[in-house]
Amino acid sequence: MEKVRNITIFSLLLFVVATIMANAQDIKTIYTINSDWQFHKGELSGNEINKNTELWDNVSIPHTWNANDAFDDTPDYYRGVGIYKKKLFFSENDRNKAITIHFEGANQETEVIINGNSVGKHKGGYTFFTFPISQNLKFGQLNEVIVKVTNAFDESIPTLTADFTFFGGIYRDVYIEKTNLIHFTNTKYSAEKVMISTPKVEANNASITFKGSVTNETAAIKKIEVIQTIRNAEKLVVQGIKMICQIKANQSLGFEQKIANFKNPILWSPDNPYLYEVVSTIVDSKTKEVLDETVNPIGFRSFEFDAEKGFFINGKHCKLIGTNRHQDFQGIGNAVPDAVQIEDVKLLKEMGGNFLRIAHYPQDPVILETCDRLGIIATVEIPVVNYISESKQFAHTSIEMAKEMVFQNYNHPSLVAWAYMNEILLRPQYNKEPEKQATYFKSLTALAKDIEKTIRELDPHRYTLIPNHGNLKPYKETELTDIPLIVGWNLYAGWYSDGLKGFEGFMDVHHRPLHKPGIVSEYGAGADPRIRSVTPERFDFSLEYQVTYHTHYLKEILKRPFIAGANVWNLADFASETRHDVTPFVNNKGLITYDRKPKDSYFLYQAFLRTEPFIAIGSKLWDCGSGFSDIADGTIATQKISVFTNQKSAILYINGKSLGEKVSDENKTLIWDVPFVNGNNILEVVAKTDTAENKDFHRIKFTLIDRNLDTKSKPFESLRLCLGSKRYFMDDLTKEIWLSALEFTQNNPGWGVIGGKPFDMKNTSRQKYGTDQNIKNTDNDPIYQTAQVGIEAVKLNVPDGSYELTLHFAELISEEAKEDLAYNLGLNSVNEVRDNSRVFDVLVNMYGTEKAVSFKIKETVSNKKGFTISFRAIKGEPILNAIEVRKVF
Ligand code: GCB
Ligand code: CA
Repeated sequence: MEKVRNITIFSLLLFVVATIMANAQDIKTIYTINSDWQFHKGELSGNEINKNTELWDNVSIPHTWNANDAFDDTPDYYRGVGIYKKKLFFSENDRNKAITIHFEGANQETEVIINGNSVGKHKGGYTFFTFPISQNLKFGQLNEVIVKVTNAFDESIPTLTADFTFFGGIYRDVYIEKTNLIHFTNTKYSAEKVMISTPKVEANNASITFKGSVTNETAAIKKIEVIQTIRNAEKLVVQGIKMICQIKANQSLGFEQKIANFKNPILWSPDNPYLYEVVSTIVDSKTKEVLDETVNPIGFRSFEFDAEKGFFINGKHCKLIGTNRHQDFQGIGNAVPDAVQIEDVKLLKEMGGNFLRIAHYPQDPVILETCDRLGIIATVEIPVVNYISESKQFAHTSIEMAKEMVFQNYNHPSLVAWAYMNEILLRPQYNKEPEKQATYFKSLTALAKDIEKTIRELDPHRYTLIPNHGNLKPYKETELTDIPLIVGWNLYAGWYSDGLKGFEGFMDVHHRPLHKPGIVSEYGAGADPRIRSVTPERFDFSLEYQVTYHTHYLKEILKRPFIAGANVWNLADFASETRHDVTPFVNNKGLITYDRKPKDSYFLYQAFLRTEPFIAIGSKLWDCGSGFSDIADGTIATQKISVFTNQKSAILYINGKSLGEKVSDENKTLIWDVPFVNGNNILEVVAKTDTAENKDFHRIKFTLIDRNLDTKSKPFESLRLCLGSKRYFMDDLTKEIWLSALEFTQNNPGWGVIGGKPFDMKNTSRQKYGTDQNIKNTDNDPIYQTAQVGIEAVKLNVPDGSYELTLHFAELISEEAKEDLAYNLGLNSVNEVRDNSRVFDVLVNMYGTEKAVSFKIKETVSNKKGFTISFRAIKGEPILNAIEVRKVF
């Protein structure tokens, strides 16, 4: 019995293997050649390329050469040439094949050289490209492939500038494809092999159009059949269509096939992303041999954007809420494996999102594949961002990119709009030269019209979109609000400017005069996972302010039907080399962190958008906590904990003790005052409804600090304080928490700061305290980004003992002083900076600015005197950014 079963399984296996082999040999083979490349950063002479010297590193693809230098304190990152090489074997059997090399993306200009001959060049960092290589191969032996890539600035290639890092390299999969000599045509734009559209979709009837071309590379005329077979999700054939034609030797022949009546299609929608598949085959008429085959998803849906009522899919209203997405990931730049990318779309789906703006450039093919599968409505765009260059070449590259984008992504049912020109008038060129500016605007309008026309001709079935920044006038004047079918707004009121209400104010005033469907293509606020605040405010980068911001926006968006959709900026944190802020080189407006952990705002969206019961305790990124004891009782520190839920009410427990029931309101956030004790605190929240009960847990290891530092009930261990700050900061590495220092007062007699005031950027448009500049020589920038200026002393009434006391300094410069400094920095800049330095006490004489400097001092405290660290000004006002004290024994 056992034996028979084994044999059955075995023969079944054999059968499967045999079919794969048969497919592989008879129809076509596609495989990646990602492994085992050699790489050299920089130019090389022909001689050096050929020599196998120490000039080369072993790498595998996906690869970027900027994974490290885009995150160091030295401005800029390598933007130049990188050379890849590899040996590839092709057998004698491959002689009778049509062979191509296919790149999913290399940033940003690429040339491929095989056995010494250039087989093709490609401009642009985000679209696919394919080169036929059969003519350049040697069979039965090894072939040398050299790929030269450069990410150097090129005025003829979008993107020129943007708020993201242009990581260089072959950062997406590379494939070899071998087909028979009769095959679906490889077009210049690396288009889908068969372009499929569904011009009509109704509840019980749909039409389908298939367009493509067949190439005959043989020396004989051939009679073939082009067959389109539609299979349902169960892989059963439901309908098909066939045409017979003759192709002359060495020619290509276009085809267009139509199914006018596809009966009772199961419709595709975000709630039910039902996919059929189209198997397109080329069959030899005589022998019935399948010569080529390509498979595509097909989803039947109709959709419409209405200026007043929003978005409709299959006639049903559907509010589109989701995010934007960049393609990079912590530690690896844009060289991200497919699995991570797929996970991003899943995270969006799990958030309850149904909308993805693939910004600011086309991404890996797995993104749209996953959108199709999960039911995420998507838009995709070409990377024309911030401004254009007026050259013919730039316009040409932009149009070519638009064509590539449409041809390469045409078959995805999830895709509803093509976009271009992000915030193109944010920093208009030639502000002081009106004539030049007028010409520039003309070129801009002309280019927009050309791109629009190109896209609409290629795809009359989808919408077009231009995302603008929050200023109607210039966009109206340059017709950029008239040209596309949908207008997008990127709005940051309450982040880059004061006042959250500015958002709805803008939308309410602006949508009517346009008579156009509108979406909020971006809105967002920064949040560093290491920063929390009990007094959240704009530009403090706290997790809490991000929640405040999104609660406001989301509610206003949901209220307004004319806002068809909205995309949070951004799904995840992403690299932007020129950024400073609290996490230099990273834009931290993600709802999830750079390594894809949910911030509180992500839970907020889940509470608002998910339909099944949902509850989550906030501040999950903080599995440790710290705080000062309540004044009355040295054993408890009361702090707020938020719970995000779509349930009516819930009870929060700490270490098994109920903190009472809270009833949910329109913010879908419940907040309890939680009495934390030193050590482990187990939080449990339980929501009860008629139908469902759900729970969440979170464990916080809390370090309680008694306000009285010298007490028996809680022996003093250590204390970390940031001055001039209202934030809590968690050191990722040590899990130590930095609290904001208080003033030394009668109410706070154990310790505190005497004299001075918080450092202020004097830049009213941004943060109210501290600086957003990069602090060099540290990853813990927030510790140094705030300071007390003019400080007289810090008092720490710690018990007698032996201590390590660390003082942290960084010279911060206000916006005003910066201008001075920049102005002053002449030939003798070193002296100038010295002149700007402060001198106080014995402590420090700082050279340079925005650099972290720390001193660790060993000290003994005796006679119950505690520490008094005094600052005596010698030149300028003394400052202190942070202080740390640890009892040794
Ligand atoms: C924008 C841009 C985007 C930026 C974002 C920001 O409007 O379109 O590229 O990253 O703002 O965070 O400032
Ligand atoms: Ca890929």
